Amino acid sequence: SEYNVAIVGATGAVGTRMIQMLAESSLKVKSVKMLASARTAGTKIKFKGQDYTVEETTPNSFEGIDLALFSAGGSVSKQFAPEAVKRGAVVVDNTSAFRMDPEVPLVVPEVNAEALNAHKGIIANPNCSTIQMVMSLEPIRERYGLGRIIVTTLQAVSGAGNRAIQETMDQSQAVIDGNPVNPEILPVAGDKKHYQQAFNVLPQIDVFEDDGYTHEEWKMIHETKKIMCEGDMNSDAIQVTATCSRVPVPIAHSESVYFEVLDKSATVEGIHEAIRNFDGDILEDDPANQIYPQPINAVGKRETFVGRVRPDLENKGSFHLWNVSDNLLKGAAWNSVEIAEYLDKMDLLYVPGFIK
Ligand code: A2P
Ligand code: 11C
Repeated sequence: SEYNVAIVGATGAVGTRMIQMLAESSLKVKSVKMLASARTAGTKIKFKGQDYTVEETTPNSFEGIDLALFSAGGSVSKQFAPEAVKRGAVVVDNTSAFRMDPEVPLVVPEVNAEALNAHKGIIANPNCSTIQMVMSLEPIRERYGLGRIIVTTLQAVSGAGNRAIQETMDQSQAVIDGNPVNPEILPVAGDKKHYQQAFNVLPQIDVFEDDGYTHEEWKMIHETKKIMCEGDMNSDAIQVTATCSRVPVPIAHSESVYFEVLDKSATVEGIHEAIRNFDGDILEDDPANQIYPQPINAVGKRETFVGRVRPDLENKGSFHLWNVSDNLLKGAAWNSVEIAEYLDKMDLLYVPGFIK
């Protein structure tokens, strides 16, 4: 079929890429609607060479829409996603608003597309750092089983939106010019303190929980379990812990991942083969020739790049790897559009019970 598609947050760092991914998609798009806030209503955005006027998002924006891609923040999704579903639009939501709702599938298509079968109108797109981690570990889980996972992330500033990219660029120039910096956004726009990100690493993404973990770390733990353990966000079938940091890289997150496999006969060669054969992964692992994934090479690519696979030297059955992916594409816009493509292919791109 052909679909009327709305993009909520069309002017944002992720929204602009959703438009690009949609233009390159196999989905048949009958019409597009560019939605954002009143601030940018009236501005123009191109889709396949044609100009579209940005409109303010209201409940009625979703009349006649078949598919709505949301990336305008959790509160916007909470307010408008139910309004969209009520009007017959399937929502693919790139915020954390519904990820832990047991009624809402949390999907990385290469890993758990079958979860889409149970959708009731909303499908959640996981957090970017979760997506690239499960993309690099799923081929290994399929082959050898997985136990404990310990991840440290090095996340790009674009994860915090366009304003965070601009702030980091401006700070970098100020530091080079010997001028003072005045941090206002990073690490977390809504938190009490702000710190310089240029030429610095901040071990805080999202707000702190009472247990000393940040909410980003919490997401990596529970989203990974929900995706890899049949929807159970608290499963103890795998054990996950995370430390998330922000580095002054514009686009593409990196992760250092320690993992334990269940089948202790696992080898680096076997892991290489599993990653090489997994859709959406590219193996870049040749230490002798200094080949390993780097953020600047991943920008604009849809794949997750994996390298530095090596056994832990003291714990048998334990390994380390390094992965990199464009957080705005596989981590957000591409995974969302890919979910829509899977819904279409699986004949699931409709709201169950809604009569058009
Ligand atoms: P706008 O540009 O009109 O403010 P980013 O992640 O790059 O910060 O982008 C956030 C996106 O979310 C932008 O497209 C922004 O639109 C949109 N947005 C923010 N607040 C709202 C709102 N209340 N309703 C609809 N869209 C919103
Ligand atoms: C960051 N991972 O890099 C965050 C951005 O839950 O979708 C995405 C937040 C989310 O800041």
